[in-house]
Amino acid sequence: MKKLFLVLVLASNLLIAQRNVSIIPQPVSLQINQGAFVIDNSTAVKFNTADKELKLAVNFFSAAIRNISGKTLLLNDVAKNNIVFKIAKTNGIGDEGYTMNVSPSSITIVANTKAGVIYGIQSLLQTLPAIRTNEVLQVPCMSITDFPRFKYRGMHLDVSRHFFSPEFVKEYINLLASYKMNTFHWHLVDDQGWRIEIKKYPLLTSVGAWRVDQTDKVWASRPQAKTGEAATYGGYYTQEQIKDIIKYAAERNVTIIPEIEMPGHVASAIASYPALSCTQQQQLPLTGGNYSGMSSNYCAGNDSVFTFLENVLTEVIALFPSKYIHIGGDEVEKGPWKVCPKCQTRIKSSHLENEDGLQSYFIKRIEKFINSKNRKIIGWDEILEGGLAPEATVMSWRGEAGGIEAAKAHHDVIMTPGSPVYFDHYQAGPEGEPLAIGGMNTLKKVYDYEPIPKELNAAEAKYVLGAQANLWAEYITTAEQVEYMVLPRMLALAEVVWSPKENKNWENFNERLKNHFKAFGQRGLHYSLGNFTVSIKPSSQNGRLFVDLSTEILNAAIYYTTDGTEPTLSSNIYAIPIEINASLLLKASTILNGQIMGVKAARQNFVMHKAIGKNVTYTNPLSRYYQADGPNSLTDGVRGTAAVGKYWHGFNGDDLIAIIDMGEEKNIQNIAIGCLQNYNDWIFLPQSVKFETSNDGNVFTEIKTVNNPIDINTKSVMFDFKTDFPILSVRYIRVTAKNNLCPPDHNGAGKPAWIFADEIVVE
Ligand code: TNX
Repeated sequence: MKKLFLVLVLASNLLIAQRNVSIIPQPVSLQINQGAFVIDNSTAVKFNTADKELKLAVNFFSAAIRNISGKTLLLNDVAKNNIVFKIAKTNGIGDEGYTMNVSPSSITIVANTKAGVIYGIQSLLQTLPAIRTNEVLQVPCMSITDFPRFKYRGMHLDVSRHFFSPEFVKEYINLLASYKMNTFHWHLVDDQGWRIEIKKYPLLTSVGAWRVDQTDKVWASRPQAKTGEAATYGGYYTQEQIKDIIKYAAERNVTIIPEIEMPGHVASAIASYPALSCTQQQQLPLTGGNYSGMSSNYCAGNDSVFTFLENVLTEVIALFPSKYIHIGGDEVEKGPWKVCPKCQTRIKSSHLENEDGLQSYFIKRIEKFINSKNRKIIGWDEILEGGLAPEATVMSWRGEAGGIEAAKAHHDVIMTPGSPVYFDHYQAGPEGEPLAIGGMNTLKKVYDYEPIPKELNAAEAKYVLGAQANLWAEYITTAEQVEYMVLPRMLALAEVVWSPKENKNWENFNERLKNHFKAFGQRGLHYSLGNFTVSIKPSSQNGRLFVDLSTEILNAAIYYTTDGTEPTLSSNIYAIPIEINASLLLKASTILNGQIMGVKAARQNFVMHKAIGKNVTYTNPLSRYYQADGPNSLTDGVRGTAAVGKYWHGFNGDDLIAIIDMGEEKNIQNIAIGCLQNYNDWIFLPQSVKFETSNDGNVFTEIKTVNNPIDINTKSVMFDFKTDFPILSVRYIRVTAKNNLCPPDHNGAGKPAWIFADEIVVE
C-alpha cells in the first residue's frame, strides 16, 4: 500500500513537471527531475547586493512573483527555501547563457552576466502561472544549461504607418523579452509619420507626426489630404518617454535600435521642412499609400540636408545607448534625383557613376558621421547598390541575396527576408483573418526558417549575426492586431534564433505551444489560431481538377463539406484529393482529439467551366514571385481576391500569352480572362486582350480583341475581359494580354507594369 502511495505521489509530481515545463525557446539541455520547489512566504532570494546589475534582475523577478501571487519575497534572509542568483565565471555558456538547478530546497541560477540571469528568470517564469492566482507556486525540479545560437534576435515595429502608445511599446518589449529576443528595432521615421521628438527641429513632430485621419479606409486607397483638413491622427514619443522605454527595455536585456530612415521614405520630414527635398515644394503629410505628386527623398546634392541629419543624429545618439543606429536606405525612388540640378552636380563633382552611386555617397557620408560618434550603421540591403559603406551591417529583406552578398564581402548581416519573417503577411486564410498587406507566412514556415543560407561557407556564415521579424503597420491599426500578427509566430522565430538547430522539433514545439496559448488567453493577449486553418490547394491531373487539403498540425484529421455548411464531427473525413466537377463551396476544418480547432473553417469557392484542369502553356515566363498554385492556376476554378497575391499569376514587363489545350475539340461560346489593377503596386490592367482559337495548335484565328475600358488611374479594380460568339468547336485557345506602362503621374511613370491574372474562364 505504502509503495503504491509513493508511486502515485511520484506520478503526480511528474505530471506537474510535464504540465509546466513548456519552455519556448527550447533550452540547449533540459533535464526534468522528480519533485518540485514551492515558492511560499518562507522563500528568500539570495544574491550579492553589491552587484547593481544583479539587483535589477532580482527586482524584475520579485515584481513578477508579486504580480502572480501577491507575495513579497524575502531578500537575503535566513529561509527554508532559497532562490539563489549568481554572476560567476561559467565556461561554455557565453554572455547570455545561464544554468538553472531546481531542487525541492533551492533554485540556483548562475550566469556570466545579468543578461544570462534574466534569461534564467524568463525560463523560470514560464513554469509558473501566467496571471494572479491563489494556486501553490510550484517549480518542477530540473536542471538546465542554456545559451543562444545567434547573438542578434530581433523584432521590429513600424510606429510610423500607425502610431502605438508608449505603454504598448513597453508591452511589446516585455513580450519579446519573455521569449529571449534581445533587440527591438524601432522604425521611428517613415513617409506617413515622424515619431521621435528632435528638440532642434520641432516641426518634425508638430507637423510631421500628424495627418488627416483616414484610418477607416484601406491604406492603398486613401485620398490625399486637402489644405484645411484637420490633421488629427498620429503622435510621437518625447525624449523623456524614449528614455523611460530604453530603461524598461534594458531591464529586460533588450537593446533598442532606433531607425532614422534616409534618404527615401521621408515625406514626413519634407512636410515639416520642405527645403529638405529636391523640389523644395510644400506638401501635406501623407495619409496612406497615395504618393502621387509627393516628394519622399532628401535632396542628396544639398549640404544643408546633411547638416540637418547630423543634428538629428546627434540627438538620437545622445538618447540611445545602442552600438547600432539604423539609417534605413530602402526603396529610394531615384527619379527625383535624376532631374535635380543639385543632385546631378554632386554626381559630377564627386565623380559618381550614377544615382546608385549617389545613394552610396549619401550612406557613406552619414556612416562617417555615425562612426565618428563611435556607433555603427545598419541599413536595408539596398545600401549595397553603388557600393557598400565600409563598416555597414546589412539587413537583408528582399530575400537572402543581399545578405549573402554582404557576408561574402565580410560585412555583418541580419537576416530578415520577406518570406518567411515579415509578420505583416497573412499567417492563414485569408478567410477569417484580418486584412493584411499580402503574402503568406505560416507558423510552420517561420519555424522551418534557417538563417544561415546554404550559399555561405563556415567562415562566411559567421557574419550572419542572427535574424529578425518585421512588423510593418500599413494594415495594422491597433495594438490588438499587433499582438495577433506576432503571436504565435514570434515564438517560432525565438526558437529559430535561440535553440540549437538539432533541438528544433515541430511536433514538440506544438505541444509546448498549448501552454503559451493558455497564458495568452489568461493575459488577454490576442493571438492567432491560424496555424489550425486547413490549407486548400487545387491541382490538375490529366485535365481533371483536384484539391489537396493539408494541415500543419500533427496527428490531426481534416473534415470537410462541399455544400456550403460548416464542417462538424460528422462531415466527410479527408483522405485523398477531392475531384471538383461542379461549381461548389468547399469548407474544411482541423480536428484534433475530437475537437474542431481554429476559429473559422477554411473555405474556397470553385467556379466550374470547360477549361478547368486543362493544361496552360505560356510564351513568356511567369514571375517566380507570383505563381499562385502553380502552372495551371489560370484553369483551377479559383478566382483571386483584391487583397491577396496568393491567387494571382504575375507577369512583369512582358505580355501574358497563354495557350490552353482543351485535350479534344470542345463546343464553346465565350472566353474571359480575369485581371487585377492595383495602382500603388504597379499592377495595371492590360491595354487589350486578344482571344484566338485553333484546332491544330499552329494556326490561330482571332475572335476578338477587347480594349481596356477602365481609366488607367483607377486605384484598385478586378475586371474580366470577355468575348461571346456563336458556338465553335475548338481544341486550342490563345489569350494575349498586352502589357501596359505605368501612367504619367505614377511613381513608375513610363516603366513596364505588372499584369496579374487569376483565371481564364471558358464556357
Ligand atoms: C517594404 S521592408 C518596405 C516597407 C513596407 C513593407 C511592407 C522595407 C525595408 N521596406 O516600407 O512597409 O515593404 O511589407
